Amino acid sequence: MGLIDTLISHLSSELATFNKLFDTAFNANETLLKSACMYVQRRKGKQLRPILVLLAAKMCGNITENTYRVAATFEMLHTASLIHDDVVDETALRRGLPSLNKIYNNQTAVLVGDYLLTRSMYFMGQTRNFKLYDMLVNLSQEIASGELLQLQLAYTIPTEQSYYNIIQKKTAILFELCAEAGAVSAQCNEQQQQMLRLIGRYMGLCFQIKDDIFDYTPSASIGKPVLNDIKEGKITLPLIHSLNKLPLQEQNSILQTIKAGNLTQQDTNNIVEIVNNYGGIDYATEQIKHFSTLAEDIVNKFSTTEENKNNIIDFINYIKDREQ
Ligand code: GRG
Repeated sequence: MGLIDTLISHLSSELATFNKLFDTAFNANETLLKSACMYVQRRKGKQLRPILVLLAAKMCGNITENTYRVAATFEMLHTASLIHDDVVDETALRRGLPSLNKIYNNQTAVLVGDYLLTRSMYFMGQTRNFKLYDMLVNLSQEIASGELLQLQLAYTIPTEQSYYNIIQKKTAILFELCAEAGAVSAQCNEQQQQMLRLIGRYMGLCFQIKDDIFDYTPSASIGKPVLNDIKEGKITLPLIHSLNKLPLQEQNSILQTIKAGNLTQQDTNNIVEIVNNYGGIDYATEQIKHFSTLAEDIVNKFSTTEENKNNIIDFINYIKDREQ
């Protein structure tokens, strides 16, 4: 059994309560909305964010009704953002099935994403807690602005700082707020909330860097790197690091190739070779190690049970070492 399966089994009763609440959000009357909601509901993801909310709440208090509402809010916001992302990126597959935009069309997918986003707001409203509600508002702004920043910097070689700015906004902030809001929902004190917030941030950075590494790693199904990011003009940490080692002229020539689109097999082989030869994957992996160590150091300073600490550390290790 992998780390995440062990964690899921430790939290099985809490996750069952969460899913009962989460599933209520997919109820709908209109035929089109109902069928689209059923389609989304059928293929749940790994539910990492609700797991983090529950683990954070346990670190310093007890899981409350608001903990489940917070978990449902963030998992639903995440679900809606993936639906919108698939439209933006014209993605055909999500969670192993055709994406909503492929099954229906872009208009339907955008509107179903909007609908689920309001369902997420509903859950947070039910907490009757303004601090939590403000966190949701701030989160939505950050994610959308992060996606726009990514679009703005597409087909450029971002600085590492810009790269971190993008991934903080589009991915890490959600982990950060899951951990902080989980703590707020369990009435943890201010210091504990801030410690959990930072743990969540470092986890989120690790999660996205790992995701960016996957793009350069041979996939089990097709046996070679998928390189979706480059095809969309997104230059991420493994390539940023490697390109920075090349003379400016060579950097520009590679950028021109990516900009021209329709990458040939030769082009992609060349880019993968640059990433491998200049240590892009190793460097990105070191950064994951760096952030996961920062997260673990904070966990170790937490005054809570050994079991709670071990669960959070298992979660960090899962994110660091995950293979999908
Ligand atoms: C709806 C607030 C809002 C904004 C829309 C399009 C967009 C703006 C945001 C997309 C942000 C995004 C897709 C970030 C990538 C994060 C990422 C790699 C998610 C995959 O998470 P997993 O692997 O997914 O946990 P599962 O399927 O397991 O849930």
